[in-house]
Amino acid sequence: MSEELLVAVKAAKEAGKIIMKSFRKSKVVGKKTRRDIVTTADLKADKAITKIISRHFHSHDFLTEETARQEKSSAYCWIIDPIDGTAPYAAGLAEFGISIALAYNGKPVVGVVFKPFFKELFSAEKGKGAFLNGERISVGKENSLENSFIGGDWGHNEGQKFFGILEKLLPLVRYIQMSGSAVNGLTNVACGRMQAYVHNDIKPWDIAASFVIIKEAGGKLTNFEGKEWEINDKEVVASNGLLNEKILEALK
Ligand code: LIP
Repeated sequence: MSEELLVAVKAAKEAGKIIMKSFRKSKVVGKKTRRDIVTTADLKADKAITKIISRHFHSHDFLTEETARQEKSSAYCWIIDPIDGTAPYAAGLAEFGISIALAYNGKPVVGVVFKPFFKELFSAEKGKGAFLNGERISVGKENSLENSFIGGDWGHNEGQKFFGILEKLLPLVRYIQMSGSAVNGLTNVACGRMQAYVHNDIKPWDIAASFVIIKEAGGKLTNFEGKEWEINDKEVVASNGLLNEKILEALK
């Protein structure tokens, strides 16, 4: 395991302790929009993660959901969401996670997602496989939409567009879960619980770590044009690799 992955795991676990200590007690302290809320736990976890990582990699850049980008013109950038799924977390629900990725020249190469309520730590490095609590994982093999349980979410202000996506997919799949946490759906794809996950306004910090985890688990992530997802793509179809084209066809 590389030093970068070891440090990311250490930071994720430390943030998990902070977040669970405040679980069902944390206060909403800020609202960028009605949906885009921030809790005290987000801010404390963000600070703890960046402190641990910058102690080891102080020359790297940082892009986190809760603080301004730290630009040092490094080829390496840590992309961090201290709580992905703040809305469910603030509601006292279980679907949330810490997402920590390291990108090299804009491409995520290390990914860690920790879902502390479920005590599930997902990790992956480019070319070295994907793991859940140290056990190798892979995407599922379901190739029909009608047998598929998929996930999906919309952005803070993109609900209207997402209605159109739901209208096209609902008649074709077994079920769609919208949990309010991208890492919840994306890691469920990586370990084969879900067959796909669709989002129309995803942020880099929501998905960067899960991109590595799903790819290393044998999955596929594309934008709505069918090209491999890239860091600034807001639209994504992540799947077990067998359903991207079928979903994109349905969305036409
Ligand atoms: C959330 C995403 C979710 C999206 C929400 C929000 P946050 O991230 O995980 O998929 O629907 O609008 O962006 O803000 O909880 O880190």
